[in-house]
Amino acid sequence: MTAADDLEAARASLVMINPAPYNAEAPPEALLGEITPTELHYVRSNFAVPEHDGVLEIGGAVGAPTRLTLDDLRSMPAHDATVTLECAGNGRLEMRPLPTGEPWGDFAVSTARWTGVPLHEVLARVAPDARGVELLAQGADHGPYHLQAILPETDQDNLSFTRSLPIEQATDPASGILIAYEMNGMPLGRDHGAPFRLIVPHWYAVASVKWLKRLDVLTEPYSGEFQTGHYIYEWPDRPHEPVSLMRVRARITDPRPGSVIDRATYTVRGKAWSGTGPVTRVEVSLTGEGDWQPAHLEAATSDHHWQEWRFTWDAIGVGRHTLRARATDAAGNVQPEVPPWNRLGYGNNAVEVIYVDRA
Ligand SMILES: Nc1nc2c(c(=O)[nH]1)N[C@H]1C(S)=C(S)[C@@H](COP(=O)(O)O)O[C@H]1N2
Ligand SMILES: [Mo]
Repeated sequence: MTAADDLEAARASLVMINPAPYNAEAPPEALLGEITPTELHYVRSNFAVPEHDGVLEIGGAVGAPTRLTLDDLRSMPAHDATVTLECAGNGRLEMRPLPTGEPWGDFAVSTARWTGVPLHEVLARVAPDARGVELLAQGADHGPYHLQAILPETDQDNLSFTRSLPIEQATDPASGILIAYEMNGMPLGRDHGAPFRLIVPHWYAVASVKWLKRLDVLTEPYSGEFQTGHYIYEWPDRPHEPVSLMRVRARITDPRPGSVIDRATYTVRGKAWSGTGPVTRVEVSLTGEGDWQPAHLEAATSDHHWQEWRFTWDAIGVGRHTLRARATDAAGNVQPEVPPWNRLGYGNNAVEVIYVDRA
């Protein structure tokens, strides 16, 4: 198989929304299991899949600049983490007025088991300077980027995907950040960032830089396009804020919207996740207002992995029914009824409504 055949095969089961750069939603089945099979995991890329020479360079304000290969990373103790990634633009299509940006429906979210090396252990080897304030992560992908860019026209011709994280977060073992080289037990595929990428639990997936090429400790905050131009909540009525932790959200995965139910009792199932604390409550509503009833939370596997829940729906009468699910997290965040509108359409975690018919 050629590299192009490889990509085509990896993409066959996804719902393509943009061929170039390739962006694709997961099909609904991707949310059924605890883990999304790799071939069903959504893909979001700002540029074409790049060539990567297999070397990670680490520098900036560090005592010992280093170059690491995949073998170097593999020779360090491996860690696994099952992490839910959601694109900050997920659900953009539900916002009114419609924001600009990739027209994501509701399936730019997936969960995989990632294997790699804890970022803090790699950073400990290079001795970050005490003056360091951020860690800059650069992907190997690059190209012209004119859409909505904040930069002067001349600087938009060859941007790379570069993002920073606060240095305290990058060096804190509790952040759980990995430099991952495997996804669901196999080497990372090209769309998902081969040969290695960051995985930043709890954050919208923009922080999880793919095709990781460089890490630099910075002594000044970074203000590149993908840090301060894109991935900013441009609220109409309050100060702008960078996109960071995933907002609390529940999804109904069964029944599927629009399906016909042929029995009077049905076990409704779904997922819920939040970057701002473990999900503590999921409620279901069968009417247009008021009656939120508690769903049962299955045992949680971790706070950075979607939470399964179920609800026994009894005495279902013949006719059309609405179903809504609403999640709350340990920080007290609860889903709003109306999408939190912002100009670039990020962070839509509004309660969804589906309907089904009982035959
Ligand atoms: N180098 C690089 N990393 C990137 C991106 C990118 O365009 N380039 N997109 C980010 C965004 S916006 C998302 S949602 C996730 C998607 O990861 P996935 O394609 O593996 O699902 O990758 C992130 N990492
Ligand atoms: Mo994203």
